[in-house]
Amino acid sequence: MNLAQSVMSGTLATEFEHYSAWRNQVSKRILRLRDWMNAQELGDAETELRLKQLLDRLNEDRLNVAFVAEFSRGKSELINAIFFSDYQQRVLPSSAGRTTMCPTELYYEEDSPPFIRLLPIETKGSAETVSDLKRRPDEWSEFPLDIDSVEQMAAALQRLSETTRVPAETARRFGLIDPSDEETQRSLQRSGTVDIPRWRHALINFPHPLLKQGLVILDTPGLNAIGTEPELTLNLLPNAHAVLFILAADTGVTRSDIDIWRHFISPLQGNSRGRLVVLNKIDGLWDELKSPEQIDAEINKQVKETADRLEIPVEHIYPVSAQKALVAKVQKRDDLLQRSRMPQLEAAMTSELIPYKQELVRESTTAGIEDVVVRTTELIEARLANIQDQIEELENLRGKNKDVISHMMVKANQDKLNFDKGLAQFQALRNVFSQHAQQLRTTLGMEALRSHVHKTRVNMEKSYFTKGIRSAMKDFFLVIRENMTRAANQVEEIQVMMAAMYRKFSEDHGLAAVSPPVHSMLKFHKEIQRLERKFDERFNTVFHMITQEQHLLTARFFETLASEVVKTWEIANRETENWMRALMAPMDTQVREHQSQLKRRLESVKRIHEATETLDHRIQELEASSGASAAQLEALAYINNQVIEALNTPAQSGHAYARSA
Ligand SMILES: Nc1nc2c(ncn2[C@@H]2O[C@H](COP(=O)(O)OP(=O)(O)OP(=O)(O)O)[C@@H](O)[C@H]2O)c(=O)[nH]1
Ligand SMILES: [Mg+2]
Repeated sequence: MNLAQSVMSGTLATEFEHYSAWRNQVSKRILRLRDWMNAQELGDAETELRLKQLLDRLNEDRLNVAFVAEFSRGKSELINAIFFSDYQQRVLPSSAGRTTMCPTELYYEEDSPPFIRLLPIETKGSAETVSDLKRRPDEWSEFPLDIDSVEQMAAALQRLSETTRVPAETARRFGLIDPSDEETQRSLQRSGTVDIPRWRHALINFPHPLLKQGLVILDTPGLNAIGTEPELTLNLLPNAHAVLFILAADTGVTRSDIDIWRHFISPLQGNSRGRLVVLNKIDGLWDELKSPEQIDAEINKQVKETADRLEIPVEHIYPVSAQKALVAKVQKRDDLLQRSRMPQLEAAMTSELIPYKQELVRESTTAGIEDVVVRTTELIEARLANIQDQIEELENLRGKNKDVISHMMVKANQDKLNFDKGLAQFQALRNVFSQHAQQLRTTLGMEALRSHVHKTRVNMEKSYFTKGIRSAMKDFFLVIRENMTRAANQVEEIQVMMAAMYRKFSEDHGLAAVSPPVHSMLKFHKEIQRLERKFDERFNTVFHMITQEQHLLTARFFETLASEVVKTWEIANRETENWMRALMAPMDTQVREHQSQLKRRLESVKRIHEATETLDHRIQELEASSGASAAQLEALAYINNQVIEALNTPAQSGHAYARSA
């Protein structure tokens, strides 16, 4: 391969390779992003799907180049010259008259061996589109391609030109009758039948290096064949990244060329990007009798006329000779190749096509990645904010709890101190109370009473005179009254003391303000007074001198009185004993209750203290995951930067291709 050839076939191929390498690099980095997100468990189903779509799109990324023209302008020849010269002969059939009968897609998918797949024209009778039918291989006729045998391949590809003769009605039904076509008219008049393409669409799977990298070439038939196929106008042409519109220098710009231009090419894009106009067959102007300058002038003149007709700048028109370029490449004739001006067209294709395509892929991939990254960043940021909130909340709680707990600790300890002090006071008071109680019991003691009764009885027995008996009895009641008064005073004292104690306890330890039970000796006092009055009445009416009999009676009378006094005394004792118990019982209960409350308080303080320890642990955990989230954000930003860096790396080696008319 000489230099010119390597430049010629090299530009597009090399740039395409660069572009593919760029895509691979972008893919790799996106894969890294996806793997990282999976490892971090950050991707939800939607993000996952989004990344998969991005990767699929990158992997399946195709570069569609369509060749559109009226029949016989040299589309197929141009494809052969640009892409298939290495096969040393025509791959696609190219001949005078209508050759390519159906839209033909050339691409490569490695899971199938090379083939040509043809969709019968009869499928036009059904409502299904070519896109629908592409998913149903059984509708297609498939023929293998032996890429090692040029003959076999050429023979197989000849099928692209096949026609079939059908009644006018059938052709009409398929929308394949062009009444303005003279040949059609003649044929119809002759036999009522007409030749129509045998195939509706062709798919060629071909292991060409550029096709392997995702290039898809679309060859089309002339106007009468493309006019009725919506697949072209609605799908294939709008999706092409570059459209080459081919005119021929020998025919000039005809009415049907203009029709195709206006209907299929002009509407495709607002700008001229990705759209090249080729003026083919300039070799027809290579008049041996003219100088190269004259020939160039002639070519330039035609280019200008073409530009005027199509209303585009002259720089957008590439005059070439596809046929001579093919010959030059096959025969490795650099001078002829330069004359064919094909290198300029290929350079233009390369510089138009690849950066444009890359820009499209870059834009959509960048947008898709940005979506995913923004989404994920927001997710992590929300998580982080949530964690921060939690930490703050717990910190606050911890701050509060610290205060609360130290306060509770201080208070609990203080309470315990107070209570211990109170308990000591309580015990002291209890002792004092016991002493008082003991004194009261002594005062009210039955033993003392009984000995008093006994002493009185003895004194009475010793007295044989009324006066002596009387004074003995008087003494008896005097002592009883005195004792009763003393007991009443002692009760009163205890009462006062206990009331003070109750008050103090309720103040110091928050005990319920219970009033101490009240006790009074008054009724016993009155009972004793009643008994004394009974005695007085008896002795006032009785005799001064006591007889034996009288003595006996008096003794009995005393016994009765004394037993009643003892009875009263017993009741007073019992009731006072009960009262004293009732006095202490609530105090004991409250102290016990207070003690268990203190215990509970201390336990709860301890529990809260433990909770504080858990709190610390939880905050530590949260801080760790906050750190992890922050690290995730950093990692995501880094990985995203890598993707962006890959996306923004220029794919092409940066030649500035001169466009020349
Ligand atoms: N002199 C000359 N003839 C060419 C050139 N390119 C193509 N031809 C001839 O023009 C005729 C038509 O070429 P094709 O490649 O079949 O044209 P096409 O546009 O594919 O035509 P259809 O497939 O019928 O739509 C063939 O005989 C080619 O040899 C060229 O650059 N110079
Ligand atoms: Mg053709």
